[in-house]
Order: sequence, then structure tokens, then C-alpha cells
Amino acid sequence: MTDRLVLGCGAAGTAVVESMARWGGTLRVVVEEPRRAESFREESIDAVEGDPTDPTDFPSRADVVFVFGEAPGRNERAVETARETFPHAHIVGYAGGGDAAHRARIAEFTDRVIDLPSAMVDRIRDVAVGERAERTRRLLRVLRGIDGRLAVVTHDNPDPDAIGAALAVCRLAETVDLPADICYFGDISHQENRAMVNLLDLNLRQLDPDADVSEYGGVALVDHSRPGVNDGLPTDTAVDVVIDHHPPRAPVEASFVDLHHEVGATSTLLADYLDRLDVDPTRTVATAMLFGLRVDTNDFVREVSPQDFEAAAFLLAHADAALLDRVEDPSMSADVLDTLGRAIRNREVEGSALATCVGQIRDRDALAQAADKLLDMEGVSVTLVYGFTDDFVYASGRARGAAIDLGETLRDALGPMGSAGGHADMAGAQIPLGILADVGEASTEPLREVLEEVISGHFFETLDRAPSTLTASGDRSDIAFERPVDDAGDEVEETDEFEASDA
Ligand SMILES: [Mn+2]
Repeated sequence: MTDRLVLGCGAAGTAVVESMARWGGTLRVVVEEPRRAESFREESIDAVEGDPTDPTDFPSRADVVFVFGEAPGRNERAVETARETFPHAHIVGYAGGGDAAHRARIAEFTDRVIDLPSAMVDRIRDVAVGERAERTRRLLRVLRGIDGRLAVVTHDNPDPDAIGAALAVCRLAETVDLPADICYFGDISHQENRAMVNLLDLNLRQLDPDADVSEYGGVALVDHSRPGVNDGLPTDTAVDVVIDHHPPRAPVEASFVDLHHEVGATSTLLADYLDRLDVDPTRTVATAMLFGLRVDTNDFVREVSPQDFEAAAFLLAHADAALLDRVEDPSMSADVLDTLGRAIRNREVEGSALATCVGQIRDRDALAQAADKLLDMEGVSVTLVYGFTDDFVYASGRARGAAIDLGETLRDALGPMGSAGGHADMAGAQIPLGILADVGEASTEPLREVLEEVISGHFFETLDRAPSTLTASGDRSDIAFERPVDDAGDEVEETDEFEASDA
């Protein structure tokens, strides 16, 4: 049973305390405001009016102490008093509303600092200001200025990226009440592309070579940038919007131009607009875009950028992975795709090392495949992907062109908690969940966050201490590297060193 104590509680902490009351164990709340104490008591919570910095109202024991007040100065005194009164308790302190010095003072007496609002502020700042935010507003302004219907023109013989991007432009147009058609000259000849159009039940308009687009109020070009070049439009067509990831061979003229050849697909550029505007891409649009992204990057191998992975993570949350399997040769199962999506979303990167927790897993093999795939991210030379079943945490790591021995690193970092081993380039670990679940029990955080702190924490620390420094990988193509075809590296070796260090 866990005895919990809450010292001070602002409006933001109220919901947390109310949910804490249902976690089992005991709970005592000490707050200054009589009304807040009263409202907790109405929820059958043991709350007293008192000074959170004075141990008079503290219970005789506490395993976990939360300091959730709104006044920074009082929180600092409360964590200090809590540490003196309960030297062995796990103390969690809230450092919102203060500066870095305040955070440091809270950290001095706590095991864990919570600073949620600043993360939220960063996110809001990213959405509200900056180059991409400004660009997003300009795109909407141009779309709003179009009178009539919008023709979204792909290049001839449209591929999945062009179709996915065109669907996304239509989806954005819809949000400003602009009707739009996807138009193309030529044919959809590739069998996979036809399958995609049929399975997603897409409605594309095939134009005759002598078609007149002047009936449209506006023209958007996706996945190519100039009218009359790789499409059937007259070269003097007035263009409103161009979004493309190919480097143009001549100046591009349009009211709105987004040309970024460093990303792997036009769908990546469109995913960012949808994400920023909080537009639900719909299942159909997300599935097409994700397929386009995968085809253009050859399953995240060719010309892939961090933005492509961000876009994939966003699209995966909306896409129909099972349907994708039917469109293409299923080189990647829906389960692996799902694991990869979570791995991308939750990733932490330090230098050229990446660690990520994918949460609950069904299939251990998916970890190895995700660890392998994430090595393709630019600048990443070491990966560690882990998740848990009911009993164990499993981790799978890969290294390429890195000046470390990954098997050795995992033995140092995770061996003492369970077993770990493998080769310099592929390695794995397994840790009984019980050890970590106990930590989770004493914490406010979901298990995933506890695991991140322990596993990613140890992993990054061990890499920091490693004798050879990690080299940021540039062009990896020249690194001759023999990789086993199977996942033998995940066969965990129970070494003598591990037995010794455990004893
Ligand atoms: Mn493309």
C-alpha cells in the first residue's frame, strides 16, 4: 500500500489529486485555501487546511509526496520540508510558473520535476509563430481568395505521392469551403497505383490532351512545379498553388510556392499543413499519403528526412494500415507499421543515438524491425527500441557506422536490471517488468514514462561514458557492413559478466 501526501494544490493539480484518490493506498492533502480543502472533502478526500511548508499537518508517514502549489516560493519551501520530514519518500515537485533557477531549487529536493506548462508553451509557440506557421497562413489566404472550383493537377501518370498530396490539398480546400477536383493527364498505369485508387474509392478526373482548365477558378500543382512540364497544361496557365519536393529546373511562378527538395515526398509537406491546422486528414487521405510517402522513400530508405518520419507518425495515427497491406506487397506488416509509428512518435535523440519506447507490444519481432528502420533516419547511427508485455520489457538495438560496441553498451546499461547482450551492431535486452512496475507504482506517471526514464536514461548515460565518442553519420553508403539476415542479434546472451555483476 502506498501512502501519498499532496502539499499545496493549484487549479491544474485538482484533477490529478481527484484521480489519485482512486489509485488505492492512503491520500492526505494539505492546502491553504479553505474552499479547495472543502471541495476535496466533498469528494471524500482527506484534506486539511494548513500550511504546506509546515510539517504540523503532515501524516506520520508518506511514500510519495506531491508538491502541486501555484506559488513558486512556497513550493520551494514545501519540497525542502518534505525532504527533511520524509527522507526516503519519492518526491514529485511542480516547477511551473518559475524560471530555470526555480526549477533547479525544486530539483534539489525532489526525485522528479514536473514542468508541463513550459512544454505546452513551446508547442503553442511552434504553431503560432515561425516560418512554417506563417507559410500555413499564406496557403489558407490564397485558397480563400480563389473564386469557383480548384483544379488540383498532378503530373502525368500520377503516382501515390502525387495522388496523396492532391487529396490533402482538396482536404485543405474543403476547410475553407473551396470545392476541388483532382485532375490528371495521361494514365494511371502502375498496377499498385490503380489498386490504391480502387481500394480507396478515389474520384480522379482524367483530362483530355486538349482540355480547357479555364472553367476552374484556380489551379494547384502537386509533386511537380511548372505547367506544361510533365502535365498537359498550357505553359502560360496561371497557377495559384505549387507544392513539390523536386528541385525545379526553372523559376516557378505561383501565388503560393512551397518547394522543399530535402524531404522525401510531397505528402510530407502536406502532412505538416494538416497537422498545424489540426485538420483530420480522414482515413482515406491519410492512407493515400502514407502510401505515397513510403513509395517515394522506398519504405523510408531513400532520401528520407526527419520531417518524413514526423509526417509518417502523424499519418499513421489516421491511416488504415490493413488496407495498405492489400494495396501493396506487404513487405511490412500492419503490426510492424504500427510499432514503427509509435517508435517515431516517442523517440528521444541524443547526438546520433535514438531511444524510443513503443509501449505494450504483441510481437517482439516488430521491435527489431523498427530498430532497423530507424537507423535510416538522417544523422542516426545507434537505435534502441523497447516495449513491454505482461511480464517483460524487451529491447532491441541496432548500430551502423558508430564507434561503439552496442552489445557491450546494453550489457553495461541494462544488464544489471535483467539480461542483455549481443553483437557490436545488433543487440537486445530483457528486463522483468516487476522491478520497473514497482517504480511506476510510486509515481504519478504512466508506465511508459517510467520506462523512458530508466531505460533511455541508462542507455544515454552509458553512451556518454563510452570511451569512443559517437560520430554523426553522414554518408553511410561507403561503410562496408555485413549484417546478418536474421535477428540473431536479439538472442540475448546470458554472459558470465552479467552473472558476476548481478551478484
Ligand atoms: Mn513525390
